[in-house]
Amino acid sequence: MAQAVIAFLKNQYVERDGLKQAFFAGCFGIFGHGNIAGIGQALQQMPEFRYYQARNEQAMVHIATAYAKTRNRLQTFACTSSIGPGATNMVTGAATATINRLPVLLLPGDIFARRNAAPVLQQLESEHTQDISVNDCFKPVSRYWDRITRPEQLLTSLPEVMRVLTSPAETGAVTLALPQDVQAEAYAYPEAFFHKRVWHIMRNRPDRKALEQAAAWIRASQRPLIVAGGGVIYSGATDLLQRFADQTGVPVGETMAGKGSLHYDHPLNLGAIGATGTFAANRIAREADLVIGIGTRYSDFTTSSKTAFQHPEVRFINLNVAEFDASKHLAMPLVGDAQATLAELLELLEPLDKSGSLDKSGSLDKSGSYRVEASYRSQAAQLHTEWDAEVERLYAIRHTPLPSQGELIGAVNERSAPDAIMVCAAGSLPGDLHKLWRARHPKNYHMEYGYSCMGYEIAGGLGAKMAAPERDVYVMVGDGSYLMMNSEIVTSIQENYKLILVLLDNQGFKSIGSLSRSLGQDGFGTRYAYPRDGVLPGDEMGPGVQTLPVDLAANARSLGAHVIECKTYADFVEALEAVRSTGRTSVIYIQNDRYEGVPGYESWWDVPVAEVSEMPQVQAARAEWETMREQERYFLGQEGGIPASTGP
Ligand SMILES: Cc1ncc(C[n+]2csc(CCOP(=O)(O)OP(=O)(O)O)c2C)c(N)n1
Ligand SMILES: [Mg+2]
Repeated sequence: MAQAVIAFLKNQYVERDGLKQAFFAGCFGIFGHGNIAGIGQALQQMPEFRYYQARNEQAMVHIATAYAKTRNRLQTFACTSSIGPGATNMVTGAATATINRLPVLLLPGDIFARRNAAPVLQQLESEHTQDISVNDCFKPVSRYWDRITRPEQLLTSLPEVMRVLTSPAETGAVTLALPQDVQAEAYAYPEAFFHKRVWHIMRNRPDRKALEQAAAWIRASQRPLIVAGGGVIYSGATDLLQRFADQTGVPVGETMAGKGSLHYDHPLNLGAIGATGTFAANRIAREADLVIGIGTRYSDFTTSSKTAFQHPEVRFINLNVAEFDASKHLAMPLVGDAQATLAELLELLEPLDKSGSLDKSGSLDKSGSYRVEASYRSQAAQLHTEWDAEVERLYAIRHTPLPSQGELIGAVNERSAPDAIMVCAAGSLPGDLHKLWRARHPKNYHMEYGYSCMGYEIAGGLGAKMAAPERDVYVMVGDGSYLMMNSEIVTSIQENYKLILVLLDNQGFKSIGSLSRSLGQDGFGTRYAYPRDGVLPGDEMGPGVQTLPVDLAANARSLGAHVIECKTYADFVEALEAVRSTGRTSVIYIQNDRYEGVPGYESWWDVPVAEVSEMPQVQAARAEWETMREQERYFLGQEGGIPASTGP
């Protein structure tokens, strides 16, 4: 049965826009008794389906996820594990993939289907049923989940696996639990099962009526705003987005996954939107009367916890492959591929017989093409310019004795090749990078912020590098994330994929520390220091705390990386030049200031504060929270939209 799984997987191809490729780049795996003799033997027997080792099962799922993200979901890896902790280690990876809508195939081993030997090593026993194992934990984090208790079940299961993995709307983690005994059983599978199969990735088109209605809404809008999400990039709609913005003048704000949809330099790119957004995007958002969301799932970071859009009559048009996302905020749902839908929308706004002449005064030119008013367009362009100056200011800070994170981000941005990939996931970096990183191509900014999973960074960097070996990959990682999972440095060296790690040490959680202070909690539990009188020090203890004797640079060196230790901004710049020609994974280590942060810009994030507390600072934070909470809105649709239910 396991041989059949691998033989099937290696013959699955995808095709989009005429480009055909194998869907699986191979299989990552860590072996134990639950997969060594089954999937392990099959991989050994079929070396053309390349097997890769990893150090940690969670990491291998992150590698696969990042690979899929870099390849716009057209390719991924399978991941095999044993039956117990190896399997559950993958649960966090599965959640990361599913939340980010990225395809990965998980093949955890499972307990014996024949049961007579139970309980086997690592088996979770249950008094009320024998039909349960730790692999049931994958159910809520998988888009498709199955357990193969008879070998012939593969015949109906694997096609479902492929349908879900290759569906732009449904994709995510797919889990196929493989009982250890069944993996080794024989079955006379029909030959046709193993024929090469090409899955066409569809570019679905939206309902025509909805499209016409959406075009009418756009024509009626005075202050429209595009929110560009990851779907723009995955669909390859970035050129079209630029054309749309150029022709209509509608400005663009970018989500975490959507950053890079438009070149940072484009005058209508307002940059990051939402809680970690720019003042440019957030000001335009506040007054937008129409939000055109493209490929976004409207996370609370994007909507500033539903406070970002304050126009009393704001309404939404959502272009999305998934009906679920397209319908959010009672939008006019354009359910379809971003590229195909944008093209059709543009045609409706830009009739083919147009003269192309711009009417300076109004939103329609003589030929009926839609344009935003010139004053709105120039307001957006002005904000774009002002934001760029703010980035410049933060890049130019030279904080001492320890540098600020903003200047270090600037140095990496300015000293990396324009076609490089920057990978990040958690800590204070995502917020700062969302604001400050100047994305120069759609793959320049690889941020896992659906799950913001500490530990994704280095493994994710490896996945990105494997998907794009011709590009430099910069992994920006904090000391907390580094300590949580640095194991794949070893894999990068084993497989000779050079990563450039920028390790920013601020002795603990800068991000949660600052969040904690904003909630009146003094950075409780966020510093790496010895306890004093049985209590871990927070920020109220100042700089005089006893730090831990940890040497992260030495740690990275011990894993085989080339390490450059820096103290100053000047050292850092020199190191960035030096790493461009090193031969293997290299780590630039630098300490940075815990308190020198990039500010927020006219946005909010809802983190509820205790209603009752004995701490005065917490009471103050609660009062402020209550004021902001009042600005949170429900978007219930406006007249002319899809019918909103009114009254009983
Ligand atoms: C696996 C996981 N656990 C906990 C969190 C919550 N969290 C978000 S950021 C953060 C601290 C990250 O520390 P570090 O990597 O040093 O970055 P810094 O905040 O210092 O920039 C924590 C604990 C998370 N995102 N992921
Ligand atoms: Mg830190």
